[in-house]
Amino acid sequence: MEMTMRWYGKKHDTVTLEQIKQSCYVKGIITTLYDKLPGEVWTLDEILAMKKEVEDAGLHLAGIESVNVSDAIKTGAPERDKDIAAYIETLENLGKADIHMVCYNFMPVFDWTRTELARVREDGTTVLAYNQDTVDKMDPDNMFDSIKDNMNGTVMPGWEPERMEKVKELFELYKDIDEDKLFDNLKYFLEAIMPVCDKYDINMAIHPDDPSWSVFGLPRIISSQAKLKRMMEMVPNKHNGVTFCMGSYGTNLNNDLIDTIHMLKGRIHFAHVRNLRFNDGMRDFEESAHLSSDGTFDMYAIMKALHDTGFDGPIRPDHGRMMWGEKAMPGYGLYDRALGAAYLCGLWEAACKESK
Ligand code: DNO
Repeated sequence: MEMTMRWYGKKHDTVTLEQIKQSCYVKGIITTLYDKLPGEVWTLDEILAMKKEVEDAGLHLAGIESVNVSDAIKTGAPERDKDIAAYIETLENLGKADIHMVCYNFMPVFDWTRTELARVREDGTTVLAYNQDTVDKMDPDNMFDSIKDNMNGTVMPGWEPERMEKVKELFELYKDIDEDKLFDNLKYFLEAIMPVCDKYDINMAIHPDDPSWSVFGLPRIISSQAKLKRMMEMVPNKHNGVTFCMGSYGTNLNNDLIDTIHMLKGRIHFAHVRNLRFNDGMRDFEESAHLSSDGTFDMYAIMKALHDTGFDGPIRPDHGRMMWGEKAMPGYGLYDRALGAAYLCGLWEAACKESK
């Protein structure tokens, strides 16, 4: 595995590449061309400039999170073929730039969903949290308004104001889309892009729905072992793979994470690793420190399962707590993610030694 950290680029991130490099544990960067809209082509020059910036800081560009998929592709609208052609051109350019992992999602309307971005813990750190009662009472049109004051002046990916202004229209677009249709549209998209992925050995890594169930009645299809199996079998190509985001699958305590890792053997191309703490069964959870004893999951068992199934892609600590007075994008400060990276490296080293 390669330990990485997500970085939003000089213009958007409060963390610098130099700081990440100094952590010593993190060798790779996961980034994106943040200002690109879904459906736009990423030119080779733009990609090479992004790569050079990362390499000049002594780090490796380990993959893209995300090349976003347009709503036309997700809903199967007539313009989808034009957007797929643009996506293929982007993949072609990424391949030419020697970039081989692309994370994306197929979630309608909202990307990840949380009801609080700064829930205060007893120790004064703050974390992202989800409460089902709050969601049940919420008008989805106002979801953005209710969280934007907690963004610490940053723009959070998946929650861009321009996108959130159109929430009503977006709901309208998805009104006839059920799970089967969403699966069909995903299959159509994947079949179209597999040839370019085969040509350049690009691993596509779909991000799961977060949380792992339907919100506001929208269909969400990457949320359980059975649905993952359906996704893998409908396009049986190793480049059709997944981002194993344990904090997303883990929101549903019925998901057996270790078993899922084993089922996905060879198809996990990217891993996001974080722990969760549940307060009211699955109706209320918060993102704890990475440490096993701070949350619900046995983090060593997760790292060992990844190790034992031969995972060799990029991995990143996921959302961290906000601590030590840092002001950053919620979940994406430097301090707690650096602690997470160091901890995960330690667990990985133990798993390697144990297997010898
Ligand atoms: C949340 C992230 C997601 C992820 C996208 C991938 O912090 O894990 O926003 O990047 O769903 O397209």
